[in-house]
Amino acid sequence: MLIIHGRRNSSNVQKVVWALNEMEVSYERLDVGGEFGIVNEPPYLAMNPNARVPTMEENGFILWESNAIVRYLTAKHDTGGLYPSDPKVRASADRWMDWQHTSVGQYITPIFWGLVRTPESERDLDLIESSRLGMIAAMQILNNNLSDKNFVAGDAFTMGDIPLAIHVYRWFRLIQDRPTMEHLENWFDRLSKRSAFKTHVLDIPFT
Ligand SMILES: N[C@@H](CCC(=O)N[C@@H](CS)C(=O)NCC(=O)O)C(=O)O
Repeated sequence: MLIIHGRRNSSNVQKVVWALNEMEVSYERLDVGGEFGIVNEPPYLAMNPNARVPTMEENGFILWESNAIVRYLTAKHDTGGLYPSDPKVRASADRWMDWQHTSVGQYITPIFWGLVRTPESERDLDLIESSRLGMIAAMQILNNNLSDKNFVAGDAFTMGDIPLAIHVYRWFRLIQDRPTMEHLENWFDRLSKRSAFKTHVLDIPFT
């Protein structure tokens, strides 16, 4: 039995459930983290000492770190598809997943927390503005990458698109003052036609 611990409005949980639904793999998702708590309880900490979501549990095999979970599950269920067989394509998808965490997350997280989870009177507007500028520079890099391909690692949809699309969705929804980036917008429109993206990301309210 495959269990995903994590609330459905977490971007990191969304990566995993989106990938699972693309592959039509059955699983159970448990509401954990945020308003549901549980992450600081000893049995949960024994699985994930970071007190974060998601955590994957599969017949005794425990895994945390959302991108590692996406890599594991796509390798297991869809090598040659979401998990590319060609080492160069796979390395490229991996690279964009790492870049999401290290380069994009640092900007979109303060924007999301500032505009969605902080009352207007308490917002750090300087931080939101510097993050907006950081996001523009990062999105320019992604836009350039997409100028000659349909998806981040080539012409096929792979695991590499998933983490970035969830952040780009937040960017598009929360910040209107941003330059037009044609390739990025076309890529996002392409992804928006996927029902798993719509159900597990686009249709989930920001809270
Ligand atoms: N690098 C970790 C980050 C996990 C993380 O920060 N998760 C957030 C939700 S997106 C969390 O657990 N927040 C605390 C909570 O929900 O209680 C991953 O990718 O899995």
